[in-house]
Amino acid sequence: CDNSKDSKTDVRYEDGTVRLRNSNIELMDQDILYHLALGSGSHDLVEMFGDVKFVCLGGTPKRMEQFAHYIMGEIGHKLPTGTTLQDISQFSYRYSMYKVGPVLSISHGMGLPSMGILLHEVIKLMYHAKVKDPVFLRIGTSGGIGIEPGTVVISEQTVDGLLRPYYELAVLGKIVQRPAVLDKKLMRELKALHHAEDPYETVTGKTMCTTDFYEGQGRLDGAFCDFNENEKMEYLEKIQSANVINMEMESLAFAALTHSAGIRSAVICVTIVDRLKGDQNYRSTIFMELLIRLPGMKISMGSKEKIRSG
Ligand code: R2B
Repeated sequence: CDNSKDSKTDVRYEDGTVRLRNSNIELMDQDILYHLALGSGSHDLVEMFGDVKFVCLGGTPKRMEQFAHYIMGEIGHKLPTGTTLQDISQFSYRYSMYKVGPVLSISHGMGLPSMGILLHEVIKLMYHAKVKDPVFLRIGTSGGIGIEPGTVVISEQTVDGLLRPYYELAVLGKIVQRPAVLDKKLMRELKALHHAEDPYETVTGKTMCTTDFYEGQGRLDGAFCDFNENEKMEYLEKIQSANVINMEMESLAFAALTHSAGIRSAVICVTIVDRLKGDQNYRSTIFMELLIRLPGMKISMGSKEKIRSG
């Protein structure tokens, strides 16, 4: 809603808590975070989530459960005796959410609408829980453009299929464009975690976010295809010369909505195929392990002290 234009430069409260740019929410008796199976009236959100520092979003429920277990080991988080890690959002039957100390691990599904809906609710969750200075990380898979499968790409910019750095949405019959901005400092901090002995490259570059996996990413192997191999290659080479190094389907909404909320965020994707070499030669299983460990590096190495003290 466009009812808080005045707070454009003032996106957070002085103490670092998230300021909502929608004054309607304050006027509501309770706010139901429907797709998370949580609510400001039904749950003590400050008690449950007030200590969150990192919000990690990845595609599938299973991967985010595995990631939560991985992080638990990394930061030495102990669950109370006799308890196991619970999917907090299990009864939404939409997304999965796990909390491991200061880390939230949440599945976002596939595509911009799924990411957008989730972010509305997670950003409101941050607000209701009075979380201070949260960092949001999207961890995902992607198709590489001219880079070795297994490469870790940290996005410096995200663009749509027309190479525009905006997240576009039709609102009340008009197109609204929100700039998709990622935190450059966070990107550099993440890049600096790469070790020379790591068995994969870590690179930064532009990420293209498409609204479809098949035709939208120039694949020849969908149920429909009205272009030929030459046209496909011409397009992929064109975006490569515009410095696009990978393609995925959620980063525009992620960058735009976190930026609008004044939340620092980064997109980290592993490439599972080089699209200049083919459409289907996925090597996903080898790289899932890597994907699960990636933001863990940031959380466990980059910010262990912070986590321990706060
Ligand atoms: C990467 O992988 C998914 C498609 O297979 C999609 O969510 C994305 O961005």
